[in-house]
Amino acid sequence: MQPSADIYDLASLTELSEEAIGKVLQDRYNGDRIYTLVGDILVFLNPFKPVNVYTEKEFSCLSRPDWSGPVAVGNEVGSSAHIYTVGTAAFNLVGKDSTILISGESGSGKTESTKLLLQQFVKMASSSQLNRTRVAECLLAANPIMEAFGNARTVMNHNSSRFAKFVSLGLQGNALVSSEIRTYMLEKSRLLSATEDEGNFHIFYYMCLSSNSFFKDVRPLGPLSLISNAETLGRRYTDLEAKATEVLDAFDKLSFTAQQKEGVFQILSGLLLLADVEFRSEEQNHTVCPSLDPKSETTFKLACKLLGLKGKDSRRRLLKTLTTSKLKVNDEDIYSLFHEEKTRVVLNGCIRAIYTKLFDWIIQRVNDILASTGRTDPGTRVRQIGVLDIFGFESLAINSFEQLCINLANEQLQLFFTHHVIQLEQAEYQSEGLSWVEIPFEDNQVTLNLFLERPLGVLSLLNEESSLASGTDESLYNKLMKHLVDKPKLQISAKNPAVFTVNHYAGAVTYTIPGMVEKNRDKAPENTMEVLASSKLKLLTEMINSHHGSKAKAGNGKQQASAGLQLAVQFRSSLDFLLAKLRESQPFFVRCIKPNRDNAANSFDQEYVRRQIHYCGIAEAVRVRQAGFPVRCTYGELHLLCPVLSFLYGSGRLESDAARIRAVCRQAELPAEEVAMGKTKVFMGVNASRLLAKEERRYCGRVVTCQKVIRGWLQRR
Ligand code: AD9
Ligand code: MG
Repeated sequence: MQPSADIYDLASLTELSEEAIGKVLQDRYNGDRIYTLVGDILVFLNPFKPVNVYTEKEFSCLSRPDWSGPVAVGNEVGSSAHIYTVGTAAFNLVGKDSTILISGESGSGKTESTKLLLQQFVKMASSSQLNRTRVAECLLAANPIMEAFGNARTVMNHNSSRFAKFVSLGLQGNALVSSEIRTYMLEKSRLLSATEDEGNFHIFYYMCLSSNSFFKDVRPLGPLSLISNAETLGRRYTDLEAKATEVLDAFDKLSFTAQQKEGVFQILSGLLLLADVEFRSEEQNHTVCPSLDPKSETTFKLACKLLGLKGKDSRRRLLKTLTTSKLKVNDEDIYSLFHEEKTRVVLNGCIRAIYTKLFDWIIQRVNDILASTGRTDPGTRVRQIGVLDIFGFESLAINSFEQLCINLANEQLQLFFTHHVIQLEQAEYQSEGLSWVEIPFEDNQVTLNLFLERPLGVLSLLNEESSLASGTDESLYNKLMKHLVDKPKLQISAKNPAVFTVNHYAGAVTYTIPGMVEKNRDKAPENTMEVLASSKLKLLTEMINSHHGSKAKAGNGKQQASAGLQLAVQFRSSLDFLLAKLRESQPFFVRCIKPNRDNAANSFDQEYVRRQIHYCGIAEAVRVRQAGFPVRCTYGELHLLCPVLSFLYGSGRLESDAARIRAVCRQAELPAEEVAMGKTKVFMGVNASRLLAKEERRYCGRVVTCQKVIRGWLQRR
């Protein structure tokens, strides 16, 4: 019997339980075999230690420009259980765009897999060109910047992506001619919620703890509340100096000017200081109102200076927007004073808005550079490869609006996976006229409907409440109770108005309602932003004005414009964009699995892995693939795959393609139950495809020997 560690394709398993699959994965994990296939789906087990499988040897062996993936090589499938194989199949796909969808729990290895793929693409593209293209250089340089500004330490992962990204590459032939990065849903709430366990975005620690002279010159002096955990967390950054320098180098590689680079860090310093400004309540004309705490005067002054608000007057204007609200009534400005608490809310909103604008501006700038360096030949079609790296499913002690969006995105992609792997598989057999037994599978459409139905889904109700001036968390709860209480997959109780629980495909998550409506409103304090837009710092005004520009495009009426700002609305349209992309391209799936909760090497938690096998749909995929035929190709393609056999046994004498292929299969003595002839395609089991490839090689060898004999004979003559 084959040792289970040698089972590289789970589709060849005889026992199909999740336990049996888990056992094989564990045996493979123990032997550092971190990649396993389920047909053409790749399963990755995060080793949490360096494993020597990304060397030049693996690259050159698995990144062949003439290779279309595991199906075509048949006999070499064993060694092709590798991320490079997926990359190669996507890179070499002709006639269609391809998208690689990487999913899995937080810390399971999605971002690292994305990096490996991008490096592979760049290398594959550059090996076909004399010079490495500028697009490739910029694309690789963008990564450290994105990670510094968008990743953070969390309890799940020390380098957790707090945003989702879709990186697309344009290829003409094998040349990399363009690239674009789209980012979604940066978790801006993290800026003001860093704790001992959960860090702020890496860039703040790089900037404030690095001994690099550039940072020493730009950073404010501590202690700083945004990174109050710097002392403990800082120690856990083992590679801080290298990372900090890498970010600065990356800005240079991407041709950011010195002024832009300084501007970026000047804004960050300004934000760090702004977060430390304290207010106090004082009585003026019998009203308690907030004013700047005298202890914070210097901090405020410096923060304003860094943000380009020079002079007393600008400072006073900014302070006014932080402590009062302005309403226009009959063309007249009416001011009313905030409570101290509200002042903090406005200030925090402003910090979050500026950081998000800064992040978006950097990504936009990178895209501008990528666009300006790309060179496309107008006469040739540009093939796109997309890689999607989204934040993993999250179930934390407290789950808020951010987790709701993250989990909904994962839920949607799960449906796409199930749909693609299972339903399409079944549909294809049917349309090809093969007899097929229905395989029951779990469909999460009901959960998605719970969120996405209009007008009475969770998202629509949340948007409705956020767009009403009177909308509150309490009114949201009441609406959820009224309209969704009986819905499947949702538990909401009259006893506890603070939470509701959703049974996601990956487990039940309890969401906290307080804070949701406001977070979804995501209102950048208009008046404060208006003052900041008059900054003398060109970069800041550029960022803020682009914000106003995009807002103007969001809708026509007042209602629409405010709805356009809601995070859930933006999130939904991003999700629709991604799904449209996925549907129009050939998807490739990489399922990442985390072997233990502690991010430890050499530790395999069976139950934890079994749960992931379940919710990743791996067991179902194994069942479908095994019950079916993992290898398939059109009759024409099969001729190409085994040209010698085809020529010797299938040509000329026989009329139809199917008859020719039947003759070839007979000749190769393929087991009858492993081959099925559809209307347009041949379907094969893994064994049959291997036998066919072996037979082809044997005949190929004979042909080569014949050629040598003939050549020798001709030379002797
Ligand atoms: V999250 O949803 O963004 O929180 P990811 O992206 O799934 O998460 P990430 O790629 O960041 O996880 O990987 C987490 C850690 O696993 C890395 O920092 C590495 O320490 C470890 N890892 C990931 N892939 C590999 C690998 N191929 N080899 C060795 C790896 N270690
Ligand atoms: Mg990640």
